Amino acid sequence: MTDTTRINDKISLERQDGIALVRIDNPPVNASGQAVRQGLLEAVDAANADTDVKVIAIYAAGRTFVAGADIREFGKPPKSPALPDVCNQIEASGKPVISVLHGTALGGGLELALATHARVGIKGLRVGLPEILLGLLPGAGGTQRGPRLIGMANTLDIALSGRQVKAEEALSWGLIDRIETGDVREVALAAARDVLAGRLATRRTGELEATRDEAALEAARAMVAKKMARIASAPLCIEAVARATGPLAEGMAFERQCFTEALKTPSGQGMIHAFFAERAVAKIPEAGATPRPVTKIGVIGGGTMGSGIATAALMGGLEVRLIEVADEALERGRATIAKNLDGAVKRGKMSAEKHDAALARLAPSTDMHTLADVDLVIEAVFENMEVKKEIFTKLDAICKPGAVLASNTSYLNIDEIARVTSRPQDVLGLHFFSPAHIMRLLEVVVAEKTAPEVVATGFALGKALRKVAVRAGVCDGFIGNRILAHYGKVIMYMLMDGADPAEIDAALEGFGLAMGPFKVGDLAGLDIGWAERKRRAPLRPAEERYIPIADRICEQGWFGRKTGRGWYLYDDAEIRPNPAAQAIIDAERARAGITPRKFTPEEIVDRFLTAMISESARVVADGIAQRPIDVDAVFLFGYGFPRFRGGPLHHADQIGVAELVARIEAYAKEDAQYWQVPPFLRKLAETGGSFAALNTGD
Ligand code: 3H9
Repeated sequence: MTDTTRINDKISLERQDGIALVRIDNPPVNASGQAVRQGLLEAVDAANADTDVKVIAIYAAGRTFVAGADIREFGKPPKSPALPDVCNQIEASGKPVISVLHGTALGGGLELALATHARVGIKGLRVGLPEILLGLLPGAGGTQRGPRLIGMANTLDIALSGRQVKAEEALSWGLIDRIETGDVREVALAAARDVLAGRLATRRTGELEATRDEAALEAARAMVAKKMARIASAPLCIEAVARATGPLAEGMAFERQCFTEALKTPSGQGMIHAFFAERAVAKIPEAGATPRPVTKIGVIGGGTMGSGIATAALMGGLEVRLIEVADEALERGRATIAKNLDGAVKRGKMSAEKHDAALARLAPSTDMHTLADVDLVIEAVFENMEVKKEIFTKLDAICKPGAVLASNTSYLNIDEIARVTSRPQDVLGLHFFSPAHIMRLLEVVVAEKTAPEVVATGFALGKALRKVAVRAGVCDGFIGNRILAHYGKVIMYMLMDGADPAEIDAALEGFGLAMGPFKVGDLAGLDIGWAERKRRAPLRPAEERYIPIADRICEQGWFGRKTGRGWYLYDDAEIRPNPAAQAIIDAERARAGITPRKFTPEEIVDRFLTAMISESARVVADGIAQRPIDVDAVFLFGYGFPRFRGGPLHHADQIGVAELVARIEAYAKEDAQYWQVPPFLRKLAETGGSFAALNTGD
């Protein structure tokens, strides 16, 4: 006989034949929020109190087991019962408790499972301790029960990488006891019967002994010092694991203390913000619109961008028609795509079979008429408005009704492009970042007449290609490149006034940027920025300070890595500053009558960030970005902004808006044309507001 009780709206308890099934139902990912924790305790207590019950099985409804603590509760006053206490009480249960895991068991979810007396995984399960990716460490026994069950080395591996481990690997470690297939509830019932029949052994993880693994601890300390020095929780995690050889209660108390400390660190707050940024950008006004189906796309242009986009689309399972003007260029594009796909296999991003299938979905052609039946076209030719207009006129004539027509332009006006077609509602910008099959950012540029379902299609495509799609409005450079154009100038001002390229790069890398701006320029090709400056020259206000040093470098034919020299020299294994570039810098300073002055790394970082934040504030005020968090996502996923800083506007709140206004006013004494306080920022400062409050609408 079956009898089901609702413990609360997240937890139910079903009893049949001596088995108590505890079901967690907290969509979308069964996070262990307060009601889940409370309900679990009550359900396990009720099952223990029921003399008919002999064994308890915990499982979850929906697409996954518990994906962790509820991250939205972090930073708010804690609500009892705390997850570590819930885990301890489950472990202490007098009757055996097992867990049946499907989808993912992550962070607090895996910790909950570790506290049960046996674990059954459903095929396809992935487990992990991803707290480190949030700047945290496991806080509900992961650092204590992990070493007891799978050893210190394996625990440190998953807790410091945050990687998701497949069920088979978890089984080989003894992290789970078996892998089953089938419906989760049915598997839970069968596993509980196995416990009753003595076919599935149960034991308390906390009663096992952990062995100290000095080599693993030392290796972890060395790795963290080298690669994760900016993540405050990483050394805390190692020290907590090291305590696992002592009494469980003491280790748990130490872990709790470390977890609470990590929550307060700027790196913890920055990384939690980054987690939400990645997801917040999907909240767009067009979210309710139905995307148009896309299985076949056209890519026009087989250069670096076009080939990268085609690669990303093939990796996303789409059919791709690649268009170039001549056979030779087409072959080059095809070869680049094949090379990109080879690289994806080498990096473990796709299997060899998928590689061959992907390449088979590519159809190169020099005839645009082959685009007649595609669902979406992305034009990725060089940045020339006339050429783009010509292409869109042809697409308008060739493509089927309802096909989405996109431009990958980095800054040109999408409205102007849309106007040459008879269907501006189907036109939008899809701005990828190079290399397009690797970089996660995709700006979805919404023009004046773009239809909601076309915007939704852009976002659906982004999802299929595993991109972080961010909605942007039309302006020169959209979100990212518009802000870049602005702070790019302050980098040049500092260069002219006395800071050398290697000093600026070192200061900004010290702040946490993946790569300094001069190294990025050399990598991307200095000719790109040169062409861009020439295009912008007529738009430049006469009173704007202009630094010609980069132009002088380009005039030598030095375009960075691809020519062996740029700001740096690349003629041997070591990258070193280019003395000839330095001579040009010195000559230009002298010509302008400037006596170079010293810049400290702090000043370089302050000026750079203040410029970046100023333009970011204007981009939000102008409605080009929907919210500050969208700007953060753009810089986190497209420009190598350090995740542990959360993004430029999250970081702006750490500096303080009033302080930023004061800085701009101080800098304006040198150059009042460049340094102007954005009215939006001033208003925020005057009203005591923050960018964070604008994200939540508070
Ligand atoms: C932890 O456990 C600490 C403990 O050690 C100690 C505690 C004392 N909380 O990613 P998706 C939301 S730390 C709250 O798009 P997918 C997410 O924001 C935690 N919300 O789905 C989104 O909301 P919205 C350790 C969460 O299928 C929606 O769910 N755990 C949480 O692509 C769908 O998410 C982790 O770090 C959460 N924990 O991927 C795991 N997780 O629709 C974090 C998700 O409003 N989660 N949401 O934007 C993930 O990695 C992925 O969500 C997962 C599913 C792989 C599970």
